[in-house]
Amino acid sequence: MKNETQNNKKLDQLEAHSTSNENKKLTTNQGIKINNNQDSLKSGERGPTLLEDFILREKITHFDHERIPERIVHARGSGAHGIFKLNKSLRAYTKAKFLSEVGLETPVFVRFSTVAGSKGSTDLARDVRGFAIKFYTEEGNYDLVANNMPVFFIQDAIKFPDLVHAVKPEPDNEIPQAASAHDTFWDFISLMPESMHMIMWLMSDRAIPRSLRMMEGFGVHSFKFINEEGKAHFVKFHFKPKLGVHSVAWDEAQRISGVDPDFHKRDLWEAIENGAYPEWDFGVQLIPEENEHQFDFDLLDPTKLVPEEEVPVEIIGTLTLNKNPDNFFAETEQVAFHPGHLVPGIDFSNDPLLQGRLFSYTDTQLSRLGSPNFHEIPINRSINTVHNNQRDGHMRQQIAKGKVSYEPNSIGGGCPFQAMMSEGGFTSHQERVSGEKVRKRSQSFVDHYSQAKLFYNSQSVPEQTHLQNALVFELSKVTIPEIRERVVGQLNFIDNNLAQTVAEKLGVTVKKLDQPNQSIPADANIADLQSEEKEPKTKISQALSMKDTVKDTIKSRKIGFIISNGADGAALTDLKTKLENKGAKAEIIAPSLAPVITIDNKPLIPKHSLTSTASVCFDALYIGAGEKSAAELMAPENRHLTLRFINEAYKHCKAIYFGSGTEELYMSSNIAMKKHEDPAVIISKDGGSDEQFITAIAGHRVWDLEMERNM
Ligand code: HDD
Repeated sequence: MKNETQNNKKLDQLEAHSTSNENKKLTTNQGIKINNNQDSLKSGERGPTLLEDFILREKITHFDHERIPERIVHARGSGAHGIFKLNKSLRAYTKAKFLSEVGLETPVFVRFSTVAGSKGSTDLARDVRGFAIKFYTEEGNYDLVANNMPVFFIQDAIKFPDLVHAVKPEPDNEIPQAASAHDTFWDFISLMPESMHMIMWLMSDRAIPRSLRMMEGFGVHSFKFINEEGKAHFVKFHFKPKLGVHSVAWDEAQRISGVDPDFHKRDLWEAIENGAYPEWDFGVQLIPEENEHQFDFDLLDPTKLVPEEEVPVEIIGTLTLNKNPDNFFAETEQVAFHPGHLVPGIDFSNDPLLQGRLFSYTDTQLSRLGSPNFHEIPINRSINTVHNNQRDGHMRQQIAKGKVSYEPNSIGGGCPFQAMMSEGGFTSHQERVSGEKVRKRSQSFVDHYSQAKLFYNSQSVPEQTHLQNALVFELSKVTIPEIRERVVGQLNFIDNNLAQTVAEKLGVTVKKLDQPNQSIPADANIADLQSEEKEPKTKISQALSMKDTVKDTIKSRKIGFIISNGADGAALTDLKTKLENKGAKAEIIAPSLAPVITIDNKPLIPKHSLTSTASVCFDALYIGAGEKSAAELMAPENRHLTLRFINEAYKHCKAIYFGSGTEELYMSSNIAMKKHEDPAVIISKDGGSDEQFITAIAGHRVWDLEMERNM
């Protein structure tokens, strides 16, 4: 085990459940050594197989039952172990120990996911990403079941099955997979004005991250911190990636889905294997309970965020992922999260979406994992020992000794005892609650557009363009014109220009919507779903744009070196060393996988051939120096493939570096037509340097030049 994973009590606990086959004989599940795993037991060499072949029967039976139901949402996931280290105590706000003792390291397991697609779908679908964290604290498991977007589609959990049914493949033909671009999703959205803020996020580039390591995480709901004195603060949770928040282009996302559907999974796995451990700052927004009503929205409304300009995010610790799972099924698939897994010092708010979630997650594990004993699966076990009178059920692992499985008891000496609060016993926050029993939404939830406006207005011009294009793409797949018109009508409440731009490309007109939800009976006793037109208090929030994200590191970026025989090996090695010293990875791409012989006669082994990969798998390209190499890359059999790499990387706004002697390649590419300054096209002959290339890679993409690059 690597150093970074030492002193991790959860990994030690998992180790006790791990097995290795090294130097072992093959056995049945009953431990009987197997002599022949090639042939079943037959009556004569060519005869029928015998029922008594217990080895065959056991093997086939187990195989027949290997699959469990995939998650109804968030089916496709990638997991990793890590550590949360507290750098600043929150003792004044919460009695949770893992948030109080500075320097304390808490083991975690994180599972990232897409939402709509099946387990076998693609990573680069336009979608929300799940960001679920299980903190194995000394006081028991705390789960923060978060997303990479700070708001949600709906305000009340009763709408969740409708939302999920609408976005999942349509029930008659099971089309489309892992995509929201279809009739039922947009039909639902067009009738749900409360979704519009989330739709802005979903149509933004946040929905197509460059890497799981380059996305933010948000707890979404307002939760509560409770301190030793019983005082409550509302809290919003944030994870900010140290590498910055970066995305890919939509055209690129679609191509990645074909070239490498496991792009995010692989990226996370490789980064951890290479020691480039993903890290996030963990931060909180704290709001004293008495300030609950100081905002121009309701803190309990999950379609609203608290602008960082109004309540700054305080960074209190670091989340680091430093170990890949040993077994995908045992860990990433069987891990069971639940927003209701709390430790003392953290409590729920009355957010009606959160309240419904508290029922759903345990319930779903029962059908997914098959038993109320899912907490005994190694990945789900608390590192604090479990003692209670719950017994039996399918697949029970623990052997509870003694006669007593009830409380109170005298036979067992009264054990296990209830814990006093001073001993860490959980008590719910004593909140005063009273009210009539009503099926009703609060009037304070009836503002559906002001934060959608805030988000849209906070985007840079390229980000707004991407968002418009995403809407056009999605709605172009909608076959029912009335649905498109209704969505455009909703957009018009956010920004007239946005609505007009989208409408024009869809060939519809912007119409004013009066009552967007026709299906609600007049006496339904709910607040009018049509929002009043309201301007947000905060007009622009810099934190909502990715424009000014971290752009000073190339750590873990992947650079493709396109070369052929005759490449300048010295220049190549020099650049490779510079890149790798800064934490990037350089991989050689050549016409074939045969060794490339450099100008000084040294063999280099390519990792990829021009046909086995594509530019979309790299953050930047270096077209290796050397006239002979360039000439080979321009040979008829390679020319089209080489130029495709260059032109695509250019189109996707990436950094491209032309080594000396590659002028003809440059002139044959689309870049030769550029008529503008472009800091991310570096040409050695014109004085371009390795350092310029490194700066351009750190900048991620020249989104500002996208229009020029695509002219
Ligand atoms: Fe959920 C899974 C996040 C609303 C019901 N949800 C799930 C996962 C994440 C979220 C990250 C995957 C966990 C994993 O990796 O195993 N869900 C959210 C967020 C929400 C949200 C951030 C809103 C703020 N979810 C939500 C509602 C309901 C559910 C309102 C139901 C009323 N979610 C589920 C579920 C899942 C789930 C059906 C599927 C698999 C699972 O729970 O374990 O119960």
